[in-house]
Amino acid sequence: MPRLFIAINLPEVVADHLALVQGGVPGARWEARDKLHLTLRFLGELDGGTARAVAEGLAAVTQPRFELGVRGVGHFPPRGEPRSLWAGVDDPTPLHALHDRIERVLIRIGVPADTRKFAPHVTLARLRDAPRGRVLAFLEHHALLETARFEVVDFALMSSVRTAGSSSYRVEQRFPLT
Ligand code: 2AM
Repeated sequence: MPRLFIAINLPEVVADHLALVQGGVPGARWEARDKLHLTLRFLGELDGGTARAVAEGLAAVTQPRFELGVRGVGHFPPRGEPRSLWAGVDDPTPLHALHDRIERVLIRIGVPADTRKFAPHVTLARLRDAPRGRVLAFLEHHALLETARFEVVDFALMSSVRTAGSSSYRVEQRFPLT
């Protein structure tokens, strides 16, 4: 069964911009340009019935379209050895609203609550033994990162399929904003 998650996919112009930023940190596995996304909710493996109920519930979510820009960079975890590098957003408010609406759907269906607090981000790289100085230099160099703003017109139910040492993402269903 595929791992499912709910995400906003980025327009080409934004993904292109982020791809230009990806580099300069030894030990970083940079996320492929066409996989860059903003996760609204990780679901994990769901049985077929639950996955269908989630898709139906998501289809009933209503929220106006909104504008978003990708802004700034950071790392996870915020303290201790950095394991990933990410880009942030310029306005988390509509994302939190959308996340809350999605969460209400999932609670109704009985999908277990997320253990992570929602922190909107676009993962740029996973790190392994990356020299701290190079990570800090990356963060400093791209602190003022700011992409073009774009209109978020939909969100998607995505599946992640593990292939040798990596994973590929597929859009299962798109849900338009109003
Ligand atoms: P991440 O990029 O911050 O790791 C697909 O795996 C997407 O779901 C990724 O964007 C990942 O976020 C997110 N995700 C959230 N919680 C996860 C979890 N517990 N395991 C794997 N991926 C998770």
